[in-house]
Amino acid sequence: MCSPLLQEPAPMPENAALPQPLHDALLQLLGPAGLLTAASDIDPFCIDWRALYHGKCAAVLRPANTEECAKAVALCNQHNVPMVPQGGNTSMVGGATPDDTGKAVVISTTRMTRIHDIDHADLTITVEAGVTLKAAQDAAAKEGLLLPLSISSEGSADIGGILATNAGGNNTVRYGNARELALGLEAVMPDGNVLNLMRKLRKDNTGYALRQLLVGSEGTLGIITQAIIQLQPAPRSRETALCAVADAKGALDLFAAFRKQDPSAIQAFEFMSGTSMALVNKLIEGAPLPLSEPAPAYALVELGSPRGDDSLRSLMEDVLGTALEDGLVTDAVLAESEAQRQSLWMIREEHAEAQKRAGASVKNDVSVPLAAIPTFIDEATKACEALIPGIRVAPFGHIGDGNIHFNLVQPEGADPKAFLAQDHAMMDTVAAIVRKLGGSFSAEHGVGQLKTYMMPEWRGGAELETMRRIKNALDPKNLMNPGKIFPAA
Ligand code: FAD
Ligand code: 2HG
Ligand code: ZN
Repeated sequence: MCSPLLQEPAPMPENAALPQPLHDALLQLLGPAGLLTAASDIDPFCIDWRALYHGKCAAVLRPANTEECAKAVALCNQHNVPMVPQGGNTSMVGGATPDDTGKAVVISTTRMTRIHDIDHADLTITVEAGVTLKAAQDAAAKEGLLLPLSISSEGSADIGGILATNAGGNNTVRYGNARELALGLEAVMPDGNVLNLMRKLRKDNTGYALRQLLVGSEGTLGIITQAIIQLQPAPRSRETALCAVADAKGALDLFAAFRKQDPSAIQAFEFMSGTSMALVNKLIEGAPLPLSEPAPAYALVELGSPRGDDSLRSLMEDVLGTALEDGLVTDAVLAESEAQRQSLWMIREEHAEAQKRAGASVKNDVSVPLAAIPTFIDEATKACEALIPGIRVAPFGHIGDGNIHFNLVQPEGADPKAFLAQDHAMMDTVAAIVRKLGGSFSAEHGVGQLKTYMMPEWRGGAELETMRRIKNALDPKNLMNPGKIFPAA
């Protein structure tokens, strides 16, 4: 297969400011609140959460609704201006950061924050793209319903960004990724046309599944402006426990023990290595280890049920009781209140922040088949320790769905820049083991700009070529989030 390579975005004026006619048209369309051009206003939109990528842009556009977004995109397209969609700007792979030419505009969804509808018959919520995941969860909870997607960045990440990255998180093991939860979707395509797929149907076999194409497209095919997300009845009982285990194999054996009893009760099953837990206990205020002594590894298990009886408590106590007797679990703490449950989750959710505070780190957001996880962690740990003596291997993640954040933290006292200069060597070392075990180099964070270089080797041939053809067909000028997913030609 062979198709024209993706084109470089068409040239813009040297000073990279917006062409005056475009500036004037956008100002008239969006008003001063919707068009930011002052450096102090636009700079925060040009740096990613980890401050690894420092881009530039000509302006930030903040449309207030789909119509404004569509007209703004059409105008940018006419003027050949590249566009970078952005939601909460929590991408872990530089996906929402413009390049450093300053030619692009960032199109931020942060003013599109309406919650339109919660439907109790179809169990759905209809929202605009800029609604944060937390705001959508809270709206559902007020009506006794659950939006079953949970990630540590949910206070900032928004529905558009979550769908654009097909986010996973803590409840994937029970309810699937964002893709499984998206019933309907609306998007502004690169030419400004609005693709309206806002149908709340469980069954709808009418041609290609375009909404599934938009989900996970990382802003390269269009801007998601609205969505219909599936909800669930809120659990009436919940049991949460933090367990000390010997290693990842121990965590997986515990997972299997729960799954054998009642797979549908497992809402989350998370893994934390002793190294990553110690960073949280040390660097995050109010997050001490709630067990009598540190362990080599931990599992955080949450069970949930729409039943309000005490059957979940029995299930938790039975499985943990046997695991303690067998030595599979060496210590455990059960949450006795909602406040205690939140504290246990806080320890897990602060892992990314703790690692950020620990210095430079290299993230390997990988997945492998469950049975291969112990081998993966053993082999990758040895390989990375051999590559960089003193490196702190700090894996954690959503072990119940096979996703490990195999993160590598710089040796204590080392120069962060020198450590990061070896990022590809570390990523390639880990990736080679992942590949041998049949896994993926990006489980949930996407490709962004961080991992484009891996695409030819991993997804080359017909797969990458088909992706290029789709991109060329929908965005022939390569204006929508250029430089993301696809390696430079
Ligand atoms: P942004 O960062 O703004 O954008 C992400 C990508 O989507 C970019 O490519 C951008 O161009 C595109 N995009 C954004 N909005 C739109 C839109 N409306 N239409 C089209 N494209 C768009 N991810 C997980 O999967 N699971 C986790 O558990 C998890 N935890 C995290 C914890 C922390 C502390 C942080 C910082 C990040 C975490 N992430 C996690 C990664 C991140 O992918 C998610 O936070 C979220 O999916 C990104 O949402 P956002 O609104 O911030 O998107
Ligand atoms: C999480 O699971 C996020 O907490 C962040 O996906 C992972 O920091 C990371 O690498
Ligand atoms: Zn994660």
